[in-house]
Amino acid sequence: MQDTVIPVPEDWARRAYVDDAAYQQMYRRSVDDPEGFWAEHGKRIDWIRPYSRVKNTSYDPHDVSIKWFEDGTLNVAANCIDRHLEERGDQVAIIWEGDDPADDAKITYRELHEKVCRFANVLKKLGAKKGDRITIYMPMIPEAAYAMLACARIGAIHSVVFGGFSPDSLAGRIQGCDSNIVITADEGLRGGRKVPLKANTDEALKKCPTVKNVVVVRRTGGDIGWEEGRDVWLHDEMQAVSADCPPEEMNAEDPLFILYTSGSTGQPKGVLHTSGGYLVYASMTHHYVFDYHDGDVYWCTADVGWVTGHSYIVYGPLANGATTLMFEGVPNYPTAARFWEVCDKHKVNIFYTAPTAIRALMGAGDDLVKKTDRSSLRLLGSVGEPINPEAWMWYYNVVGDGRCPIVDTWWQTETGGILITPLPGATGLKPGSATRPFFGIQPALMDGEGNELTGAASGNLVITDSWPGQMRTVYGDHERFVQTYFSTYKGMYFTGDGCRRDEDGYYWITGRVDDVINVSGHRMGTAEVESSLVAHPKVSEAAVVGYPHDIKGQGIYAYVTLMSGETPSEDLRKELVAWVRKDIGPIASPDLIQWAPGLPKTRSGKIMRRILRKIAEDEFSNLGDTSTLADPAVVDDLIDNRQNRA
Ligand code: 6R9
Repeated sequence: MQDTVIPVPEDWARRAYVDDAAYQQMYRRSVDDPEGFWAEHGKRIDWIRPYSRVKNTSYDPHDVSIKWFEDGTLNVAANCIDRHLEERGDQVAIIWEGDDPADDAKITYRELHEKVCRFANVLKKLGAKKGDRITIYMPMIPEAAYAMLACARIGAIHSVVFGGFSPDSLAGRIQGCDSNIVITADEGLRGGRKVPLKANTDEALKKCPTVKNVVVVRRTGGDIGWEEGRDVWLHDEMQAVSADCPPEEMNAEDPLFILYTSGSTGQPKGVLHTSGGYLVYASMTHHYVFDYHDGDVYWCTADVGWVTGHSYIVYGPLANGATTLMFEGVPNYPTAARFWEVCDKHKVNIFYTAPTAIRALMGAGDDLVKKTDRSSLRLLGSVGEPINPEAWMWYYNVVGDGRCPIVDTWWQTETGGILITPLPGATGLKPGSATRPFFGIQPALMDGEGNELTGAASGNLVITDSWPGQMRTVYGDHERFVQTYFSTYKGMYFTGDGCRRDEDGYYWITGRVDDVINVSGHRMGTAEVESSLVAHPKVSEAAVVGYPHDIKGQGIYAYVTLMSGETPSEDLRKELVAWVRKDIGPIASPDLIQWAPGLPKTRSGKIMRRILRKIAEDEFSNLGDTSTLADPAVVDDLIDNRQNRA
């Protein structure tokens, strides 16, 4: 299957913005003359003061500094809204599809303008100003997008926290960037179940004394706690302010948002993105990768709590004047036909989702897909984790009826936008491969000794030069930024991913090479789950690794050593799962817990994760070098009691 090449359909080559010849020519120029290339493409957005400097970047570990369009000024919200008003004020900007199929709404660019201006004035009235950090903890409702754009309009930096995170995780992220305003809703609604967002916020705020105001959106009307003087209803405040709010003039390098993401060690890090380069890159990739044309209905199923929601539900599409669909619910509610029913209902042309959803829906059977029409679909996309060729073929043949190219887009929170991807009019597809680099992106493969590999090879994926959408720093910790991304390979951005390049120069991402695991397309640091487990009074030690999981891609496998005197039991297992769930959030729940009387360690006391990974992957016949183990008997016990036997 890996040799299958699905050629570009003729009509696609003809009507797309770029065919293969154009791709080759544009790509060449983008790497031979980045200054010239980006000077030209930077103009795709509106600048208040045009830039004269284009690229000023250094990957030197002693002085990592990334600046694009640095003397230009702009406002991101004005680019996403105001500049479209004249031509497309009455065009739908956001189609909202509620959790309940009977619930939906359409918001035009003109309406979006009014909502965002009022929202921005509400924030101003609460004292928010340029540079302030505002935390957004919201369900997938249009107000989440209004909130982000309102921040951008006044120059405040937003930090969106996924609504599935626990009060503790929320508190950590609020403290991490010193927010003094939190925007949330009374409750969220997902798959018919309520998510207690305001209650979680109240709980989190016990640990966040600096928060002065909570702006609450009424979504369900459910009963919630209220702190007079601190909490305000958005709908009340919106009526009390003017619908006029001139956009703040921002420098290209002023921060736009912080987004916390898991790393291989310790606390999640605040990935910082700035204004000009980010918007140029998000809008340009959205335009070319999805070949977005006027009038297309585009749907990305991500949550705004993740980077995909930032770049490809909100900023990229709106900067392009697109119609972007925002979905509140889940793929299998009321039934596993929901995605395809929504495609029919709103005549979706471009559909972008994650492999974990594709695998789960594939498991629900073809009939649920086949009973829908889907003839509006023209292009499919995938993001978040490697897509296995079997799921790819199902997506292509069953969902797309063999008509729609699939863009398998590889990128990261850190990259701001898509880096490796097919372009539908230019790139022959290979199921499971993210194929070729986008304009301006120079990938390379490195071995463990720091040598660059040429030709067909497998190694660690690095990017050798900057692109406008790249993160600028870890908020408040530039040293961690340098350490994490620029110290492994000198002068290169290290992605943390392993990758193979084939004889056609196509890239195949193989997954993380660090202690980050990818659970249903969500990044989880094994260290975060471990520190949650060891915080439980009965746990003495824990080691967490990933293992192959049919639906989630990777599942969470935890080896747990109990305090002496404690006995393993099914009740305790459930208690630990619930503990982590409550501590971090449902996405961090361990799938398997193995009671480990001891963990394999080196004589210097380092846990040998490589061995734990092998056992979890059920590949214990090939454990590699075990000669440095302090106590080899530990490993035999772990193998005998492994939890993942086929
Ligand atoms: C956009 C996003 C980033 C990590 C990344 C990689 C994995 C994302 C992928 C993919 C294979 C793809 N990943 N897209 N792996 N093929 N098309 O997901 O950002 O949440 O930061 O995760 O996800 O391992 O390093 P983020």
